[in-house]
Amino acid sequence: MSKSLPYSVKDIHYDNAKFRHRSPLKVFSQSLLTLSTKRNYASCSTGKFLILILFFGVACLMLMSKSPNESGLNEKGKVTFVGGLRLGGLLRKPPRLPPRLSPDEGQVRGSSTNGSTVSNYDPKWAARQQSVKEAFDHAWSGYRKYAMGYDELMPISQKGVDGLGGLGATVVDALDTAMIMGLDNIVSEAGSWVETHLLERISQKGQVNLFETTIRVLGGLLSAYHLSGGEQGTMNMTLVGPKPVIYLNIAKDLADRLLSAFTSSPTPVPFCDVILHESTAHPAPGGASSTAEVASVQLEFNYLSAISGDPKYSTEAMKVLAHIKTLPKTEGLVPIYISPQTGDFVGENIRLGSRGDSYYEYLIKVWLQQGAKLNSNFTYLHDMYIEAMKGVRHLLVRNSIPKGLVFVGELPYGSKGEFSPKMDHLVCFLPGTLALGATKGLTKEQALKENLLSFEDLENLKLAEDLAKTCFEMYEVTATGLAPEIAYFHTKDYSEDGLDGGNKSSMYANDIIIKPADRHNLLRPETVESLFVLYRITKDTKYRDQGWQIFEAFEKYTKVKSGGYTSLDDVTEVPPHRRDKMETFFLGETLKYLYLLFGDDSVIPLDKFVFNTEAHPLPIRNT
Ligand code: DMJ
Repeated sequence: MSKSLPYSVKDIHYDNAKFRHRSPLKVFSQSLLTLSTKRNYASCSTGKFLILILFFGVACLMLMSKSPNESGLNEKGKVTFVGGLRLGGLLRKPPRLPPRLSPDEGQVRGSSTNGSTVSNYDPKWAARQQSVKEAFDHAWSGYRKYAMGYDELMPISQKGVDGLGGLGATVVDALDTAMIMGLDNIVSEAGSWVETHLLERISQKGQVNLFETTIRVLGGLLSAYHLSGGEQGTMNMTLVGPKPVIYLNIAKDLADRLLSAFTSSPTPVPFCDVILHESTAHPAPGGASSTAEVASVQLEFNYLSAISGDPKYSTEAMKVLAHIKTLPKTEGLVPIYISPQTGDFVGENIRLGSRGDSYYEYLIKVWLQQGAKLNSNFTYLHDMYIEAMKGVRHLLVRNSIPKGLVFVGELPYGSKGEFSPKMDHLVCFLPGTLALGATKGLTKEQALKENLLSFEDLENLKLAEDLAKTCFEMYEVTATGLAPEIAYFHTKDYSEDGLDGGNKSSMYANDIIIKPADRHNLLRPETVESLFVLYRITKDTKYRDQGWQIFEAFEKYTKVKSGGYTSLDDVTEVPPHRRDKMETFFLGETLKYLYLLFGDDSVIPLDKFVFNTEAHPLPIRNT
């Protein structure tokens, strides 16, 4: 386990002349003082000669000791002085900058974004992190070779496919991961594609899904804006690619069109589809929108309002949450469909898997984004979250038999109907969200020390750790070491024989049931996302070990030699049948979270950033 230093830089007071800037005047007067104490020595002629040399040296020092800012480094990097005298070329070269490290390496060596320089650098994990970086490079190389500009890569057919409306979703989803990894060539390629093509695509393309386009494309642009230095002084992870304002302008154009989903709806609940080139919107074929979809665009729209200075994005998006606040719920839990026509929930199906998941995630993250306790206007989101998690613990959490894994099931017919012991892999976002909601991004140790954890927080943190174990066991129980899309859990009311994951040596082989239709793996991120958050919060290295095991399984079974990684049809058999699709979130989320899991804690610190549901980090408001 890597060790943190027992102090942080805040504890060190640089009250030492060596570290302070000294003005030329001070240097000169100090030299004179020193000389006067040596007057005797100056009385001999050798001494006078030495004094002359000393004076000359002092004069040179005066000229050179100006900081580049005071003297002005001109645009070509030569030193110039206030009076226009150009001596730099003669006297000295421009200061040598340290070699440019990848952002993570930079953080490891002590220049963090949050003022803390505590490093948990460990060569073993640095090497593993490097392997993830190489995997990202391999994924990108397949995409750029065969599918550049398409939404996704089909790595086996070696071609591209537009499954998300044709906005080059992989490019935008991958961009901030490349920035975080310090992969300048990829940042350049992806950035220049965005700069050259994306605005045109947005103005020409037809139907897109509001949610998918917001979390992947808008979220990716906003993160790229921030990480490329968009908000001066807060973050700059890359020196290559377009200027931040390019990302911002494209984001605004896209969001202006997406806004039609809100403005065309008769209620605060937006329609789910937008025709980009017309800036019009319409409901889904069945009429209803997914609850998770309408309630998981607020982080992005809020941040866009903050950086553009135009409140309209935030205003529209936040109306959805304020409206949902007024609707009746079941112990804080909500059905997975909601009607834009009536504004009411549709049906009674309650789950934290598909169509329900990120509703709960955004309650707590939007509250955190808006400065949490600083901003009481949003306290209702925290209250809704706490109530919902209580509801989860009361109505949805059960233990499997025989070995007692803790899982989150579903209520397809509401709280009066039968409980279903079904858990989507998507639910594995929950351990991370629960841990984050409990400590607000601080480490558990720090939160405990400062007495910040309420009873609810402690319960949620415990559940987070139990569920993270279950999510990991969903990988461990299969023959490939990769999780299925959906698992069922053996309970006293439910069992099915002969549907294990194919790893007979797993101690949970009888607890986890995997039906034939659910055995695929789409390279999803949720488990490694939770491992990352839990590692940051608990500092327990088992989360890193588990993440590494999962990464190795991805490498073994999903890597396609010619470039890219592929989804699988069946994780319970070896070798698994391959599906021929690399989802954008493999680059946007899965590899990003693994990279961060193995790296230094000060990179994208959890008390300064929230990750949108597609893993694009956005800064937390600090005023
Ligand atoms: C991502 O697009 C997002 O994380 C979303 O919230 C749910 N599913 C996928 C990844 O599995």
